[in-house]
Amino acid sequence: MTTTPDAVGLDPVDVQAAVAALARARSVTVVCHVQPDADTVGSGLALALVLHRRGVPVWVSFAEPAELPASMRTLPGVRYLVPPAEVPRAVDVLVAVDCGGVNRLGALADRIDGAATTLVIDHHRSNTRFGAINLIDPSAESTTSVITGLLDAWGVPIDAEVAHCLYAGLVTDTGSFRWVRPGTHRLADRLLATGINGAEIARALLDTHPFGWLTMLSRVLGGARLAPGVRGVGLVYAFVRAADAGELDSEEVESVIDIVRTTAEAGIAAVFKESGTVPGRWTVSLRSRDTGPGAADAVDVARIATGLGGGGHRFAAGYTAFGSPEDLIAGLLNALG
Ligand SMILES: [Mn+2]
Repeated sequence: MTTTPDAVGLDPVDVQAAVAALARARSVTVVCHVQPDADTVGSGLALALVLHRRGVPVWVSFAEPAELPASMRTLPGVRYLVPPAEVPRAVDVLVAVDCGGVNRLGALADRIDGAATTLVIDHHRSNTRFGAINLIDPSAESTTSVITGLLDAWGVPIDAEVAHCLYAGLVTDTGSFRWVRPGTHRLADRLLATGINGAEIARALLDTHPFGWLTMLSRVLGGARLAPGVRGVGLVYAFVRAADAGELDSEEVESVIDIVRTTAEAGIAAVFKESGTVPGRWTVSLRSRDTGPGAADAVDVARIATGLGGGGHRFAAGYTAFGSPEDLIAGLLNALG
């Protein structure tokens, strides 16, 4: 058996440092990443529930957008979420969850200076280790998996409320248990045994969309393009213009890549999403085929995204770019060589 760079697990020294920092903390801010997903929010709320029970004042926040996506509003612990303006300037410990780099904190990155200690908890391989303590496991399915390991080391029991938050990150970051490893289902089993309703959590997070999602999809997917020769595997891409997204939540737009990436004729998928507030600014989702013939030499999209100022995982990454749709596709094709 060969050792892959991904199979590193958690460093026990980092785990002990993280436990010590949280155990002695007298106040904690947890920062989730911008355009939050259920993994970052689930991680933040799980930590908030645990810290609050210990009598530690805790604030959870994310810089943008202004509102929590609708699918996550039933997560336990949402009462600990505060708008960025209410995040204190100074705390004992600032924890960044599921943030591969300081840029993922958005406007809340300025709170790092006021924290006595910064703890980074993440599973992105491209993590820049911007904390004083870095608890990074690139082999973990989700940041909530890393949090589970942290709570175990800390001796904190996982009850149904905490398990609900942890499961939220696990079920979404594994794509409903498609991207799994040995131990993934064991962790799911352990969380489900607390009495949480896995079907209900998955339905709320993954299988519920407003009607406008259907009409947005019809416009966006109708404009999808296939570039068969790119990198010898083919590229499929689509643009979500601000007008296509309309008033839809960002999570509805984020779901487009999961449809585009199913294209059989392409090993790489890209979705360009125009900002609703900054004209000409686009966030770009990249995916690389991780199974089937040729997967061993699949394109490392984390490398492509990092070269374009972003980051991510080998098979799922992203970056931000400016310009017209023509500029954007030219820039990506150039990076793909
Ligand atoms: Mn994650």
